[in-house]
Amino acid sequence: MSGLFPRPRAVVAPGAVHVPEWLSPERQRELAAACREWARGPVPLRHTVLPGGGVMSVQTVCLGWHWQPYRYSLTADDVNGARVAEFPGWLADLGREALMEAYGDESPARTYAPDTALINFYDGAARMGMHQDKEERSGAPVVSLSIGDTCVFRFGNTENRGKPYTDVELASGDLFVFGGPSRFAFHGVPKVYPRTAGPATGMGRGRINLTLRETGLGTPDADWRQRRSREFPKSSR
Ligand code: MD3
Ligand code: FE
Repeated sequence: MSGLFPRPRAVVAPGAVHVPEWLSPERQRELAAACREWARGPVPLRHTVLPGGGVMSVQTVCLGWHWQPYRYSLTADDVNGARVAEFPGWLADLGREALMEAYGDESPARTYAPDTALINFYDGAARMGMHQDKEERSGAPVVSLSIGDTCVFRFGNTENRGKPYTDVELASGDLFVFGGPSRFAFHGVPKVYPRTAGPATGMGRGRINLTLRETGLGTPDADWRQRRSREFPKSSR
């Protein structure tokens, strides 16, 4: 919700830029609606099962590549084996626009080619523990977009899960870009404030976080089509 006090944009650490209320209410509603569709499948929104047998309290759905701890794959072998939905071109455009906004410079944005999105859904009880994102084979920035309820986002250091860290509130429409030395910092979401989203956000309840990333794994569709055409020549299709 656009509060009484405007929150200024902030460089939280080198390469880590927070731009409050970057997405217009209309764009938030469009993105929330798109996420609702992606949550239906081909790989449904679900609680990721961790290698130790635990389940994440956050629910996730992926585009482009399927993420599971601690790797990416084309098919969701830990869910239903389906190929994840493709990463749309308009989302890559939005990622480049976000980089332009955060860094005020065309050059990082021009070459930015995100090929995967992780969409996380938080109900009032969901949390995300402190972790690093290291499955990508690319040092390109991560673009984070928040829609719905406000949360506390904890931005840490690159050494360990503990202090020093900075707590930042992420509200609906906020953009956060993590590049440069911030790309491999520990981070987490210790708290979501239930029912803090305004009606204009298109969220009944809960919080969505959409992250755009470059996996550095190549073009999934090129590989997929190539393999398919080798296994099933055109004449037999
Ligand atoms: C800093 N998501 O998906 S968003 C994640 O709100 C994740 O769902 C949280 O951590 C969420 O991996 C935090 C901010 C964020 C996302 C990815 C990052 C910060 C990051 C990757 C590298 C460094
Ligand atoms: Fe993360």
